[in-house]
Amino acid sequence: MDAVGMANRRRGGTTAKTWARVDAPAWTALDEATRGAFVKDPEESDARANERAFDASPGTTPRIKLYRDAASWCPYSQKIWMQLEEKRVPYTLERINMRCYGSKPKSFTSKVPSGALPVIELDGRVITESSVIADVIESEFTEHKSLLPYAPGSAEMRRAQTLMRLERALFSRWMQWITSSWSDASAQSMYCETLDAVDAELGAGGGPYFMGAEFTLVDIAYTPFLERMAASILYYKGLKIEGNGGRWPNLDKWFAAMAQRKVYRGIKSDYYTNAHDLPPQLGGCAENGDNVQARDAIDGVNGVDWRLPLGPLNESSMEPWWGVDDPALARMEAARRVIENHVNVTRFAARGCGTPGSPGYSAPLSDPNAKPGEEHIPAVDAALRLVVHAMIKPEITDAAAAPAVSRGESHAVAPTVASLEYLRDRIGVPRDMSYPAARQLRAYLNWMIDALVAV
Ligand SMILES: N[C@@H](CCC(=O)N[C@@H](CS)C(=O)NCC(=O)O)C(=O)O
Repeated sequence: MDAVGMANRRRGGTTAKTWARVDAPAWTALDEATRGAFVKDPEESDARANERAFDASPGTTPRIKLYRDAASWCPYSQKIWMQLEEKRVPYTLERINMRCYGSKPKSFTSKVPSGALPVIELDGRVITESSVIADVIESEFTEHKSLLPYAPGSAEMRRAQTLMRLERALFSRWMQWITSSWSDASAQSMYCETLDAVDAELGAGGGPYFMGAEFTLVDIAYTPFLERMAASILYYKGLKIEGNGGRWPNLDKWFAAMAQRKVYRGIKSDYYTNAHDLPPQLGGCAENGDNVQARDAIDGVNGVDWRLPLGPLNESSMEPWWGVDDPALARMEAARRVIENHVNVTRFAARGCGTPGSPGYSAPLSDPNAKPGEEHIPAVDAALRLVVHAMIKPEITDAAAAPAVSRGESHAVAPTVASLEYLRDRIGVPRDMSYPAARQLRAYLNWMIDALVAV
């Protein structure tokens, strides 16, 4: 069954229905209404930037070219990305697909036959393996802040090395548990005991970071994996690690401190993206049955979490948010992301009523060769304009307000719904926008989907 057929079946049959709305504002009007309403802090990392000059004089060519994965899924790329940003080492960027969601250009595989990411070119020299790259960056850019400022053989250096080994031990316990349902209880207790050790080390060092008050490469080594563990263990095993509030208090202090770092704010993913990007990379993740409630909340299929009105984001949210919750700003971020790229976003969404691509790729949410349903693009465009308009004027979504759409002859409902669902399920954090913005856009898309289904 194709995407439209699936949508019909789920929605109880929308094939024959058509919708109309004559007053969806034009993109130019939406642009004017939101210009300057969201300005990203330049000190925050920007997943969409192709070059970072930092404090370099204009016209200077960065010594480093970073190759990282296009969807911001790869944890090893995330480490190098964070390191360069934290040190403010200028770099240019080339995005390369991971095999599970696309092909790699010959220009890359001819330099790196294994195809593995991350890679840097330093003054034209190709360097692979994230741990080697991290060491090279530290030793080559000594005029920048050191992220491992300890003398070889010192007690601090030995502690840093011990903590790095503990990270690998935690990683392998996570892999054992998350990729298998075999012996779930014992895999859980082995994982949790290792996390106890991590929490104790954070406490012993005085926190909030692994080496105490100072943020170091040790934190960078842990970050992508603690982030992915928090998402995946809740989603597949039903256990809350971040914001647990009890068993791992020092870990919560670490998550809170990390969230204050501007670099990490622009690099952090969300639970939904991580829960769905891991299986294609790992060959599958195993649910244990205790996860159903959390899984449905993260996927936004429980009728609450991706629905208006959205609840507040805070430290005890299902997905903890350790910073300020500013829904109006989050809506503006989401609106600007759609407005600035509306032609591509509309065509992308319309793949939901188009044809699947060939060749396909193993990541279920990725289909780079899919073709949009061309004849439905005007409908998808109009629906997206209504979604953005509602994010600008949220009172439109109040229960007492007039319906967003009416029955009419203009557009078929089913393909529009399939397209909005397609887009909703593929908003990637941080690739497309921040988590608070993605959360708003997902909920406003659902508001529109419900309105379409109800005509
Ligand atoms: N040991 C390597 C591991 C790198 C790695 O596993 N990279 C994965 C992505 S997370 C990769 O490039 N896989 C090939 C692909 O999926 O295209 C490192 O630390 O750099």
